[in-house]
Amino acid sequence: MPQAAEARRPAAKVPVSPIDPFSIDFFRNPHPAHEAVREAGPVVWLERYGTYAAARYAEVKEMLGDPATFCSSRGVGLSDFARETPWRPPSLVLERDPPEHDRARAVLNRALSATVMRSLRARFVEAAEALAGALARRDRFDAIADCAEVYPMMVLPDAVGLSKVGREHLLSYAATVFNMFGPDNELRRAALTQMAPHVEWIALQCKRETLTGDGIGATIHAAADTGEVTRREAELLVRSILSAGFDTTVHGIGAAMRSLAHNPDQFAALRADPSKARAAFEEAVRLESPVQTFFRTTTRDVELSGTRIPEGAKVLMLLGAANRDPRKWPHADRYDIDRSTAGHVAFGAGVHMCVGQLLARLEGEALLAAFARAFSAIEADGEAEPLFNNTLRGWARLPVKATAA
Ligand code: OVP
Repeated sequence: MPQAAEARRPAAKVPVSPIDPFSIDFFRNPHPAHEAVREAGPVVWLERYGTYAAARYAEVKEMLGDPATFCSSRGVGLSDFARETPWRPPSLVLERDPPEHDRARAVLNRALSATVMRSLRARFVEAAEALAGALARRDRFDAIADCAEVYPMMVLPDAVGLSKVGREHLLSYAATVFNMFGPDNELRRAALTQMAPHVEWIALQCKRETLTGDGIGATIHAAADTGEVTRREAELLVRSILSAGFDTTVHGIGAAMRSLAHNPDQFAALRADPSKARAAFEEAVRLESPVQTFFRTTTRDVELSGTRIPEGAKVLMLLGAANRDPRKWPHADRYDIDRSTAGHVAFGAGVHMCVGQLLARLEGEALLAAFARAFSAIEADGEAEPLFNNTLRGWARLPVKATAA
């Protein structure tokens, strides 16, 4: 567990912030707190946790670009792996630094390459059209339970080569993983209490014998046949896909549904030109940043925009705040599918930048293009319920009213 806040003190002159970016009040509406941290300074001290935080675009980008100083191998949650035992064997990519990181990353790069995406595309488009068509026969639906959670489950488990039984564990396991990056709060304790059956099912799915012979999982295991990685390493790389590939795209799609439902002019622009589907998805990912935060740990004393940070400090990157930093983004809070989203950090940046980004974009593009053709209008139908998770931002419920085209 993190040491008490008073056990660690900030460098002199660092603005101190009282915010708790892992609290229910914060999750309900993070934007005012994001703004407060951005405006307090380039680096702030979070007294609640005894860590530093960066909320501006420039500093977040600098941290992502310097993995030798801001390392991942001590964990990208609040827990410091140099002081506490990780709750599961560390990820071979997310929780590793170059050069060790790179060998494992190369295997995932190939398993999730543009060539692989081309082979998946027709099936993903067909599934998106089937789902949009089915939803168009209803006038009201929940854009989370009936859409954002459904579509990735229609396409990705088969693409990875998972068994048909037990797939309901995927979203529960992912929610657990993302809660475990947080502090020792209610959400993390609940995750610990209920994780066992999900962890067990996931471990079985990572085995070569469980996976089909023709999916993304099999491609990863093929790298163990050539000796590029060990069998155990291949299993852990499959685990990365099962950890990071499902809930993230659920909430990316949820963000797009939310953004379109609240911005009818933008849905009209998408309908007028469905080739904007990829841009519409990317802009929703920037605006809502489904993965809100990751920590880094300093490997040396370092100065970040004038703030001295000692070796061994945890520094929180508020990706969602950086993606709405007015220093970088004109009318940052506006959903504008025609803007340039280049450089947003919702997928990270640098050596760790999301290895599944092409898969996420393929899903988002296919689904939004299908929606653009199936519906003439989509609007919010009552209050959305926010999701409470230590790392993920999204909605637990998002009722919409939709008009079939
Ligand atoms: C968003 C991510 C998230 C959770 C787990 C892993 C990666 C992993 O590599 O296991 S990136």
